[in-house]
Amino acid sequence: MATIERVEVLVTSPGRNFVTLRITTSDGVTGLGDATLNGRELAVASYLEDHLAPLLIGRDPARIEDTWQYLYKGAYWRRGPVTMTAIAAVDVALWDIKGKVAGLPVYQLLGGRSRDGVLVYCHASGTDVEALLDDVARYQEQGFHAIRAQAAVPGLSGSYGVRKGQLYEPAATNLPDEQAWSTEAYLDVAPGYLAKVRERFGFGFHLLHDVHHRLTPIEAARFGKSVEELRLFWMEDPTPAENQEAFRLIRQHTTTPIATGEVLNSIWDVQGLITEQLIDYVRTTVVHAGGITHLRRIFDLAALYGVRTGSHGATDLSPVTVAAAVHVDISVPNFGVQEHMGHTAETYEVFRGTPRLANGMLYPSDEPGLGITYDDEVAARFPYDAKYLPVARRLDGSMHDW
Ligand code: CS2
Ligand code: MG
Repeated sequence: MATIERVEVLVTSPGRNFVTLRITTSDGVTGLGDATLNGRELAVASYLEDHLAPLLIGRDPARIEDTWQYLYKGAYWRRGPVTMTAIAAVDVALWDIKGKVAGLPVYQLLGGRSRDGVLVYCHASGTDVEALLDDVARYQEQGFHAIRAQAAVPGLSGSYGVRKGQLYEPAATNLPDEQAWSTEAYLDVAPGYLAKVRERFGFGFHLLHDVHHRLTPIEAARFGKSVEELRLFWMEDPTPAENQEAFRLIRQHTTTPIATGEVLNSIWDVQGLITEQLIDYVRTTVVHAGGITHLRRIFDLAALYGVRTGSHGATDLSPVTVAAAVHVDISVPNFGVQEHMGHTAETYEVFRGTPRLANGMLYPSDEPGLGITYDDEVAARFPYDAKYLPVARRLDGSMHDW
């Protein structure tokens, strides 16, 4: 029987920071897992290096479920983004190994394809409405069928979701950038610019919007009601996801579909939202919600209640997560949509073999395992570069949700 012989925590920063776990077995088979937690990367790197790696050496790599239970129950202190991201990295690396040993792509181990391709949504944004409309047009020309739209809020510094360079990268400063927020100013413009998108491009594509945790429950209800005739695919994170009662109130006022979950990391965090059908899409991810093993449990629970998947897939989730997510997305029966923002050219030099993107769909690799490789030599060219996510302060200076 092969055993786990080597556990490496690899940190690199090809345009942004990524933490990757590489497990090597006594048969020389390697597996990769993403362990990136934007703005808190080294906490997960240490959790893996100092606390989990010693427990993995000598274990049977084939025992994925037992390892998951061992690391989850064995910590005593449960859940949370750091713990569940570390466990996720181990889990995904072991699925990668299992696929390589079986000579099968991971999706074949998960029940095979339920669809030919994975519908993705991209991020259109603009510093004003015209710039947003131009960006939507650009993505439609590239063949995307689902597009998220975000525009700057006049008068506020650093609106959420407005790209500055080629890719939207919020963790861009050595200390948190303090951005001003005004709910009134946002509610004055957001429904309007979303309406302009529908006016210009019609209803022949999925239009999404990320509120990004910013509203109170009744404000979110008002926002949802105000955009009902725009038929959004979803309004995302209308309120901070940890207050699950909020979604009950929002539900009473609007039929605009709701997506949440990217900051949540276990089935217990989304259990009520799903079983009481307070949301329509669950956005938990392979990298932050305990890996493939746990994410499948969440998605299977969601399937029982007509809740579909809509996993987070921003630039701060590495190509290892993109690959693992597509293996899950292609196989689950209740797939909804997969977020995909892409990565820098340097990132694709470090991580090779990412899923193919064509006509607004992602297609998994048919290589055994995840189909991703990690180039140590290229990675060494990009040392860790600590960066923080912004914070938001209301106009009176008090803290708000960013
Ligand atoms: C956003 C993310 O993509 C999304 O839906 O919520 O851009 C999020 O702000 C970042 O992943 C935070 O690191
Ligand atoms: Mg989001």
